[in-house]
Amino acid sequence: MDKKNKTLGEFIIENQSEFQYSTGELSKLINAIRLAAKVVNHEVNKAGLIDILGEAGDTNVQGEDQQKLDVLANEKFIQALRKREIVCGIASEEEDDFITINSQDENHQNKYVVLIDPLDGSSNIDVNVSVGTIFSIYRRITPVGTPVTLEDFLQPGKNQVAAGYVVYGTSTMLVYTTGHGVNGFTLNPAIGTFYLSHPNMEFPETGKIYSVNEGNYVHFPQGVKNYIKYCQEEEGDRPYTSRYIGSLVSDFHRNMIKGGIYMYPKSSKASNGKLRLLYECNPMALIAEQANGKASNGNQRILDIQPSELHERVPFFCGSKKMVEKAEEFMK
Ligand code: AHM
Ligand code: MG
Repeated sequence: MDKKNKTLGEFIIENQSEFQYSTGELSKLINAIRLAAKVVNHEVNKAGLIDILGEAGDTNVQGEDQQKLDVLANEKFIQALRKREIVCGIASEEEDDFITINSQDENHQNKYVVLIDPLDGSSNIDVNVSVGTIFSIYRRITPVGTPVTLEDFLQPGKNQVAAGYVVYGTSTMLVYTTGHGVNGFTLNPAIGTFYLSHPNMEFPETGKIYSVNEGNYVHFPQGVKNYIKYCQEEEGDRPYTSRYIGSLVSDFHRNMIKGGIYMYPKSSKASNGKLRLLYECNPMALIAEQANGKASNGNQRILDIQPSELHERVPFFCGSKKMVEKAEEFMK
């Protein structure tokens, strides 16, 4: 079949056997995410009509309560994942604690946990800048048949069986990995179908883009300041170009295609930076590594970090391998 005509649904079925526990459950799970992504995409596209349709807290003309989009996205993803008998627990940026999901027979037979940032960068919505969904999937480590526990969520990123993101941008794309490379699918909104548009995505080994919130410069550690100065120096292929959307998924997506580094360092104001290890950094790190890139907290591989709490933050340096390695050198 012509690659360009392959739908996400077809791709999931064709590649099911690649997965080590190939019972079809992971495929169903990705399908649930695909469905929720379409629903959220529809809502995100209407965001600019909020003055007409009503603000969060209002009731719209159909008598439905309007919700903030991040709350709504959270509900849609949880709803989609809850319905299939696959997921035993969900942790979300929008929820203080993890959610336990019972199988229909209440025997706790479901094997997977999902960690999700349902709408990352949501402060960008008001100004029509792209936002994203980030997801991370693990097999539970506690025995099937018992209730899911915090331990099932606090696994190092290297245990992830799949991870991905949806970018609601000029086009809506779903990009994911099950540990066999990274593939990107673009939504045709007219018919609501994702098509394989970016097979085998890879970060160029090096690049010319650095993405960091330079407004925080004075608060950064000296090593980070020095690396930023290095990016700006005139020598060889430098100075690099600076691009920062402030929407992790979009910044990452651009850098994966064009070559670049994304940084959210620690600072004198935030000792672990801003981004969350479990549902922002780990999934992006798995995608990066699967796409020949690299992700680090400055001196350690993100995927090796043993998490200690659900909403833990971590400094994040991610992108083209050579650029991340160079940044690490500066931080030694
Ligand atoms: P959020 O989870 O509250 O949306 O914050 C995460 C976002 C990332 O998408 C983005 O890269 C970063 O925050 C931008 O932060 P800042 O405005 O501090 O540069
Ligand atoms: Mg977020």
